[in-house]
Amino acid sequence: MFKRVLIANRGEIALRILRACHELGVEAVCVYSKADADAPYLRLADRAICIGDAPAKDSYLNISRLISAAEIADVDAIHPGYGFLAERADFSAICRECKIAFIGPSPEAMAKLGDKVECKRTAKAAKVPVFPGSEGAIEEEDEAVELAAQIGYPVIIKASAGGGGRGMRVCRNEATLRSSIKAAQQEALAAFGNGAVFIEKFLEHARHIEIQALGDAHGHAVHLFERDCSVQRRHQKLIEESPAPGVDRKKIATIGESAARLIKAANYCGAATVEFLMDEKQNFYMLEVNTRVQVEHPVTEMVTGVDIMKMSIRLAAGEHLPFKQKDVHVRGHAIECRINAEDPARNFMPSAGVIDTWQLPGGPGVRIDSHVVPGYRVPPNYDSMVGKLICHADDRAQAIARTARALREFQVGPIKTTIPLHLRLMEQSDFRAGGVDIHFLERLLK
Ligand code: MV4
Repeated sequence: MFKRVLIANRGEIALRILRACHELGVEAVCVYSKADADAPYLRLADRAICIGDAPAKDSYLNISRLISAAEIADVDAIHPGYGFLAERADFSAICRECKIAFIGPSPEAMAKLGDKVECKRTAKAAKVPVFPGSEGAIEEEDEAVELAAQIGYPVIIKASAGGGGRGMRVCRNEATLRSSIKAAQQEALAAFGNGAVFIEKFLEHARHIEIQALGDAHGHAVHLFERDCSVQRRHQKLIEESPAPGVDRKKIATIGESAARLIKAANYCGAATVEFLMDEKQNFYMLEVNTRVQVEHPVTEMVTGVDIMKMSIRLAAGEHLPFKQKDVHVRGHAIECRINAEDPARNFMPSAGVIDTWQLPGGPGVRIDSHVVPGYRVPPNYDSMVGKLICHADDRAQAIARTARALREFQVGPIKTTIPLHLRLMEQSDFRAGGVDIHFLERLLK
């Protein structure tokens, strides 16, 4: 096991990584920007190093400052968390050159799964279901038009280097497709430095279901079943839950095994998430792979009992996966609510400032992942998430009741948060019935 790990992140995920390190008997070195100098979790670190000014490019995104901190603190590994540098193949490569273990995939595995055209090719070869569409990148307008005629409209143009909804265009007829291809290529080149685009069949009414997977450095991979993340707004998830309500368990097992095959085919070491869309007939189609530990990982921890954060560290240290697929089971139901410092009544306007009141819910089956304490100032420089509420119970109805109860206990002020919206969702009949699609929240907010 590592002796000392540098946490290249901030906020709740820095604290989550720190807790995992300490449970493994590993020292945790935190880095912080000037905006986070007073963050209370820094006092729990074995060492805390200031790496620069508030803007992320001067601190959490600054590779040379992070590597300097890692060398000064003499760490053997860096955990990137999510966001910032977590999915940067160049950062993974630089860590390797500096002989510091990157807690995440190799740059090769990251490139193979991070590039969507390449990922789709690997997926197809591993018999992971994908949407019908172009085999590689589209070169010419005519090529796209011919293909679209075969697969039928609507189709969607996506940037190979895009992700999380960036660089997508839906085309419902030939005219739009013709006028969109070149523009999409130029946009992709400007935005990602890579102009490759591809097309595939566009699915109108879908649920977003993702599979948590783990791979070790010895060629083994397993999945930890699914999370349903359909409740989202502008590609930002609000609620995640596991298991996905109403989905055939045999289908989930099949799709889970396909996700494990995919990461194995990429020689993937660590935690990965394979995203799928599911149609009304419960057919699955792979979208993309997230090559990091995700925000919503606690949902899976609660239902499977596997500590994903500790696993990410153990796998990077070269340990074998300590269990087999047949040993992983889902027990009960878990729901996570992202608590953002935003005002849902004012179009989710950021609500930074000092949190005077921060009174947490508790009791059976309630978990809070948050770095906030009363008196904490939410800096305006970063993501607005101030914590996550995760509730676990024997079944979905009881998990909803428990989440609603915990949300009513949760008192935050004077800043605005997404708590009232979450409570409204828990009481909403379509949500309670289960199986809402990815457009549900935006419909509800209209
Ligand atoms: C799609 C799709 C429908 N058909 N691909 C959006 C984020 C990126 N990961 C892929 N996305 C989509 N890809 C096909 N072929 C619809 C979306 C989509 C979406 C997906 C998941 C969660 C929310 C979404 C919201 C709008 C569109």
